[in-house]
Amino acid sequence: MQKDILSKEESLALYRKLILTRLAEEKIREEYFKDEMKTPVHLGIGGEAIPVGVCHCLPPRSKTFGTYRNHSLYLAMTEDTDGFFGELYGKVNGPGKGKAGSMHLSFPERDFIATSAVVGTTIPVAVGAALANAYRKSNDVVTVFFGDGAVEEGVFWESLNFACLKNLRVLFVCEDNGLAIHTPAKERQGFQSILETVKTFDCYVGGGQGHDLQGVIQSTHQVVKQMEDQPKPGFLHFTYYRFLEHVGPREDFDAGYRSRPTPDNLDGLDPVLCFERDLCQNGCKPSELSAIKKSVEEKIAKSVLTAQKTDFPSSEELYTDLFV
Ligand SMILES: Cc1ncc(C[n+]2csc(CCOP(=O)(O)OP(=O)(O)O)c2C)c(N)n1
Ligand SMILES: [Mg+2]
Repeated sequence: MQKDILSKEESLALYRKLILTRLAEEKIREEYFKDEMKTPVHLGIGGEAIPVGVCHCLPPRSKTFGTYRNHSLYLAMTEDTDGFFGELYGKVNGPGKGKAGSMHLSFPERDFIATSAVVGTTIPVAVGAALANAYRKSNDVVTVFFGDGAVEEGVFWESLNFACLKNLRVLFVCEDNGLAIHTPAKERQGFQSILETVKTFDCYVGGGQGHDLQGVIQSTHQVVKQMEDQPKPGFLHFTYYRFLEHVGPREDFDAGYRSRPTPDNLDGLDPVLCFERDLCQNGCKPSELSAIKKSVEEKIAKSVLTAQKTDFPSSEELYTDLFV
């Protein structure tokens, strides 16, 4: 697929999702210090184009799994700001009835199956779902998002190995910000390149710079097409810049392990600035983009108000939805 193949309508719908995830997280940053959201938050500012772009290319009925850094993925899959803020505020209108919090968002009815705070845990579960599809002779694709830190776990390599051996339609998406909390990849990884190492497995590979939404779409589209034509796993590796601290709403450039990006390189790191520039170059008017932004801001503000007014789950709810 060529970059310019997106219609104007599609481009604006993608912009709406991209800006929805950015503004939802900016809203969390504004509200968080009131201490009404009793959940840790791992914000994904800088990485939004990866889930937005990948989900755009997934065939219908693709079951999806993720990690604790899952806000953009949840919103890209569902656009459900009411449920999203409900869950963050611990209220009954959240998809987990307020019991899941930010790190365990899911919405199985919309194929967003599970996310987890435990690094790497959803990877083998996604492979199991893809194996179930193979048994059922279904061509559906299962997708799992994870960070670069998960690649250092044995379970990642075992899952990749098994999926390749069995030709499963599972799409692995590595969201690589080069960090596991504060530790850079070169202090953690005993191999030179994630992508080059994965290329030695029998799967389709792709990837690139995760701030470039059109590039993410192009690469994902190619890999998904190959998976549809001939069943095998796909592996996508996208780099991105994590703008904020590992967990929480603040910047952390004073922590000493990295420096603030300069205004000159900001444009090459920020997926929203990058896509806005692409859209304007392709004939969209700034006024069209601001109208979308305004309607998204209103939607988010309404959802936050609703969440604040909604009830907490009752104490009896502590004993429901449990697997024992
Ligand atoms: C199995 C496991 N080991 C350790 C941790 C502690 N821990 C939480 S986040 C994190 C870093 C993970 O980095 P990465 O996978 O790159 O994701 P990112 O936070 O960069 O999105 C670690 C080691 C954990 N949650 N689970
Ligand atoms: Mg990381």
